[in-house]
Amino acid sequence: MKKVVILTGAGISAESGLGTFRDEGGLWAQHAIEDVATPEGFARNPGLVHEFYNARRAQAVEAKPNEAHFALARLEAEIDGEVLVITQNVDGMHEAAGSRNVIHMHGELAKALCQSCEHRWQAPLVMSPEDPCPSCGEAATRPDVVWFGEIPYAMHVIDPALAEADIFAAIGTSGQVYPAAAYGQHARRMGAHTVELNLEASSASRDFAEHRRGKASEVVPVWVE
Ligand code: BV8
Repeated sequence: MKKVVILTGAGISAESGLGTFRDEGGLWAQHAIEDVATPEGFARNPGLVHEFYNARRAQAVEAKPNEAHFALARLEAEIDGEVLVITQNVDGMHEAAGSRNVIHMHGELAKALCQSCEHRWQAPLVMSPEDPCPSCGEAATRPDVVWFGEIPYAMHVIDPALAEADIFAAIGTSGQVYPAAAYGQHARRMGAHTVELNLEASSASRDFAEHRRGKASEVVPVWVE
């Protein structure tokens, strides 16, 4: 039974019109990471952080999956084996394309989290610091995303999956954020065939046995076939 584990990053959603982080004019060119993607930044100015995520949420609800997302959904439906998509992305493109076995290790724009009682709910399109938690009523609402310094979700599922993978693929990620950036090296050490599908070389390219360079909407469907 083939086990395929696929890590995706912002590059797989670039052709759906969603900004990446480190490309020319990317998200980190417009905002300092420490201001909008750390708990300290949120504590300092929750309104600014909500504005940053409100803008990305508005973009994400309008975006459509591209051929790369659809190819991964086909792979999951057709393979004689298992496919697990571990995405660093907070958009809903994989699910919209039909993937069902998806882990959002850095959370989701579509979810809100109460800092006071840890209740989670479907995020409204526009969130503000004053929003009362639907469960405890506290005005302690934040986007349910994992910021720098916070522990990614589902590590207890991800680590065993990497250990058991026959094939590990990384798609559209610059390999600069940990622990995801080390997954290729870990999977390879555990015996997986590793393949990197990316527009250009990444900081983790050396960890991969196979490289397919190009736009995700072109190279992923070819790889899946
Ligand atoms: C943690 C969520 C502890 C919200 C994000 C010093 C050394 C090592 C590590 C650290 C260190 N200091 C601090 C750390 C830890 C830190 C870290 O790694 N820092 C980095 C900067 C050094 N990590 C953390 O804090 C993490 N938590 O470590 O907790 C722990 C860990 C394990 C167990 C116990 C405790 C939490 C990190 C999560 C941060 N949250 N986002 C939001 O989205 O706003 S990060 C954000 O950037 C993304 O989620 C993603 O993970 C990350 C990287 O972005 P990419 O997806 O790779 O996108 P990028 O733009 O960089 O690259 C796009 C790529 O696509 C490019 O290569 C480009 O060429 C390619 N591309 C572009 N277009 C296309 C394309 N490819 C194909 N087709 C195209 N069309």
